[in-house]
Amino acid sequence: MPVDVPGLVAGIRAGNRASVSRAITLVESSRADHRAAARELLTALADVSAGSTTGTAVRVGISGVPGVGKSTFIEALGVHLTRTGHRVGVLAVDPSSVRTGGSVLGDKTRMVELSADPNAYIRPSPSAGTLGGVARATTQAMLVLEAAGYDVVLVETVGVGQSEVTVAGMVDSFLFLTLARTGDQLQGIKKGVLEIADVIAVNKADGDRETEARSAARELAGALRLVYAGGDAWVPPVLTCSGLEGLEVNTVWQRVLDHRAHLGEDGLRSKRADQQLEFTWALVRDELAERLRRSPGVAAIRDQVRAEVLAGELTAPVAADRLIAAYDGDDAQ
Ligand SMILES: Nc1nc2c(ncn2[C@@H]2O[C@H](COP(=O)(O)OP(=O)(O)O)[C@@H](O)[C@H]2O)c(=O)[nH]1
Ligand SMILES: [Mg+2]
Repeated sequence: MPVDVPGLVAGIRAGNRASVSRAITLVESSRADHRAAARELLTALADVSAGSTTGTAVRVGISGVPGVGKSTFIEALGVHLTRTGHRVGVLAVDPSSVRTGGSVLGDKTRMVELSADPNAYIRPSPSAGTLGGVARATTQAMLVLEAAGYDVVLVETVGVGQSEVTVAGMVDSFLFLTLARTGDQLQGIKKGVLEIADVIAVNKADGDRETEARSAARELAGALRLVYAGGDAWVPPVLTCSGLEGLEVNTVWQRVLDHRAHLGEDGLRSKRADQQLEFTWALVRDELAERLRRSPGVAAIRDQVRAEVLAGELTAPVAADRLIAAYDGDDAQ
């Protein structure tokens, strides 16, 4: 059955949840006809977000190792935001679900109140495809949510592999949650993360852990000041919070908004423009990878090339040339 794109657009603009769900399922689909319909849908929705920056949703990535408390934090933050009149969308990017097919993020069991909240929409990570594919789906899902009137979009991702960098490339601000582990604050945080984190919070600062969390935050803040010394760049503030107890969650959020304000209207516009350009190329790479997978020429020689490479009869560069030639040969047919 063909997708009723105008009907979907109308439903999304009206803020209809079922339409939002159907649209996100559509942008997650890898079927060729669905992808065409998704493009049509996004073009129709585009004028909502086109040209405006601060007029669209606040987009924030939230990362940290599994168990750091991301979902719990999002529950506390989300409920606070909907109580103060916001509409909150939560998306997840989880590379482990790409591998295992199981989605562990966007975990509704940790977001009991938020998942029942009419002003919140929670979507777990798509459970199939490459990280690039999941990122494409997430970026588009974000546009669907914005068109449906969600003014805050939170993207949860695990601090594993490329997922953080990918998510940082599609949000305005990036919040990194960590835990107090005295002595190895900086080791506990991968180097790359410091380059993309805009706000850092030592989570689970409650009960017995509170003192330890505070000293960990102080230590980390001191280290960051050294890293950033001399420049006028934004220095990521380091705070403590407890998602579980709801302590300082609002303070953390305020600092995220401060970071966004620091970017300013022009900064945000150019950041988003750069992200669009990067996204354009990501779409191209994604599409080319997909064509490679579907190529009849490649399919015809794949097994043989594989066998020859494994047997040591073919070197990798020669094998690659042969596959590329087979792919290029598709057009000639
Ligand atoms: N003490 C304490 N425990 C927390 C806090 N936040 C989460 N937890 C617990 O840590 C575990 C993992 O939380 P979850 O939100 O699923 O972490 P995620 O994997 O980062 O999404 C759960 O057992 C939570 O109850 C917190 O602020 N304080
Ligand atoms: Mg989680």
